[in-house]
Amino acid sequence: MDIAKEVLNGNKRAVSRMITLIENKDPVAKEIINELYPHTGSGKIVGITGPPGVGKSTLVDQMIKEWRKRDKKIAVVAIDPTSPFHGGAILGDRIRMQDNFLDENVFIRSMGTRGAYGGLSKSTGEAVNVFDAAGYDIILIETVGAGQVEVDIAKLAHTTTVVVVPGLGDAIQTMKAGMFEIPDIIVVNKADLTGADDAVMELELMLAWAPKIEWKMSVLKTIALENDGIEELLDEVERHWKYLEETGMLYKREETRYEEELVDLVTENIKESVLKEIKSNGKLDMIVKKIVSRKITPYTAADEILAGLKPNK
Ligand SMILES: Nc1nc2c(ncn2[C@@H]2O[C@H](COP(=O)(O)OP(=O)(O)O)[C@@H](O)[C@H]2O)c(=O)[nH]1
Ligand SMILES: [Mg+2]
Repeated sequence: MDIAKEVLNGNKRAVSRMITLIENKDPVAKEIINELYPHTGSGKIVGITGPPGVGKSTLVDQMIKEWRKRDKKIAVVAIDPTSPFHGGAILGDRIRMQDNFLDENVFIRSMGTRGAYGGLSKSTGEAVNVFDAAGYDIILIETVGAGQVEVDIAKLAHTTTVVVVPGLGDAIQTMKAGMFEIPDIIVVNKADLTGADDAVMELELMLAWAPKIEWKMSVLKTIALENDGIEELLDEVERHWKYLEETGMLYKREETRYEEELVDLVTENIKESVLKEIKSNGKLDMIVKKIVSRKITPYTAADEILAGLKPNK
């Protein structure tokens, strides 16, 4: 199968195989991504993040259904460090997901991978591009919000939704700790529980102190279990896209994303080639011995290694 061609045709099996190649870090993936890249750039990336158990998966499930009604093709990447690799645990265990799984225009995949530095892995960005090239209008990424992952998802996504629940001091603490950069939309889910209005009010008060930006962030209430507030949430996400397009911020977001990805790639390439060089000829061993016997300091050794590198080509 010509995977690149089939992905461009929207063939689900090809998309699935491509994601597996990416997860396995198969060198072929890189070549295919090169072929796909010119065909990306039209999909909208939506991050859904927040603490475990707030109802992100339930919400995603409803958002898929609602966007299907609006005739959108949707891909979902669920990233959960606590879930097994092909973790049905995140999405698949719930019967109602079945409809979405069977829908030709919905693709759901969980990826258990996390980046080397505790953030999102590079594979996520690559998977997003595959879905984009395959013609998915919307690419939803569900992540458990935790430090670096949240920051990374905000850099990758066009629109980031942070989900909280009533009475969860944590979320409010997070916002207080200056995490205003992350959400474009805040959702208070489980609004059927007491304290939902208080949570909305508190968050809105806090937003009043947020650094002034053009986009006026909203705090929405949803009851994901009852499909309540989902249409309003989608309207808000779409309003955000319109804002991004009209203000040129869409371009800015992409710049942020690709600057990040490029720096990661270059860092990774340098690391690999340096290690290859110093490991292959026994140089590393020799230098370590010199350091241990105090003939050279670690800093000097590192400088010398870098200075001695031959540029590629
Ligand atoms: N009461 C209530 N429970 C909800 C709501 N949405 C989700 N839940 C429940 O919260 C639990 C965690 O949901 P899940 O979607 O797996 O959360 P996630 O860990 O954030 O993905 C499940 O038992 C859901 O049925 C809601 O709006 N109200
Ligand atoms: Mg979940």
